[in-house]
Amino acid sequence: MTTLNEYLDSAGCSSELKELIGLISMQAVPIREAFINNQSYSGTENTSGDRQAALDVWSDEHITDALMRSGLVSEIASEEKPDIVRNPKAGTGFAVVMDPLDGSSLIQVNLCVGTIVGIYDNSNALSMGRDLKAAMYMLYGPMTVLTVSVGKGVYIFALKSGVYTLLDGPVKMPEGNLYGSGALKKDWTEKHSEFISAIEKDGGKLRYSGSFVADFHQILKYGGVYCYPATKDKPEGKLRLVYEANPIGFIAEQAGGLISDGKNDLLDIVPQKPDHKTPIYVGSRGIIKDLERIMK
Ligand code: AFP
Repeated sequence: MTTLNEYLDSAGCSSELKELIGLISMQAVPIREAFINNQSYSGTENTSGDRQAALDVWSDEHITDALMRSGLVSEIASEEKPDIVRNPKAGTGFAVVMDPLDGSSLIQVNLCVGTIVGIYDNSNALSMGRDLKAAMYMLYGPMTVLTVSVGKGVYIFALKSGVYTLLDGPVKMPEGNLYGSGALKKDWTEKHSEFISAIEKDGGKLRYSGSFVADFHQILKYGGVYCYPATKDKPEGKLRLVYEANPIGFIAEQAGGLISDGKNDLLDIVPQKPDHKTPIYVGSRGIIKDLERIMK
């Protein structure tokens, strides 16, 4: 059975990148243990105005602390913090972007949530997604699973007895029929409604949990599309380019899929600020191409 370390060696990762991916992936262990004592809301909001769950705050502080102590990272941009954290003493040029706990409204109902991370090697957390050196997410489901790409395909590992071993890969996203869309239907734009109707007519099957990372994982394996569209009142949508769209988009593209705001490939957009929001459509290549035709 190939371990995560063996895979990263075979993919030609530098020892620093391997150490960083290893360090981040192992934070799944304490985060999973922290679920039981962090079931409530913290009473605070992040910069996007989302209510922060206690586990959002705990995971953010925990991962930030581990990254700062490692001395491997010069910039950390987290969905849960208003400002980028900088470590001028870091010996490498890594910048980390993260959503420490995505899908946090599902914590109290014990549904699947995860940690999304992107890694740049240019010391700049506000870079476009295409410049990512690596992207990964840990999913806290029945198993703890790590999905990772270092720009050489997508691989999925499962955590057992403290070691990640290969479960699947290289993963190729098929042209499947799952779809899920966020935002209230009454607020959808005409074009978005047209796109969803076309999918439904083609036999699309609805799957939407409220956890982007978990919903995307299904799309990665079975194919289809996850969307959080622009709405009549919020043309910029809800999800964040830096922490959510870019790492997931990088993985989608590495698996043969695409990510778009309806018109442009999101991986080509330079973030204007840490909490830059964007409409998101991510999934199978053919469906995203159809979407862009409808949105034109
Ligand atoms: P956070 O839990 O990190 O705030 O993210 C939640 C989220 O951005 C994404 O994971 C979901 O797909 C989406 O919001 C759910 O939003 P709705 O509750 O509006 O469907």
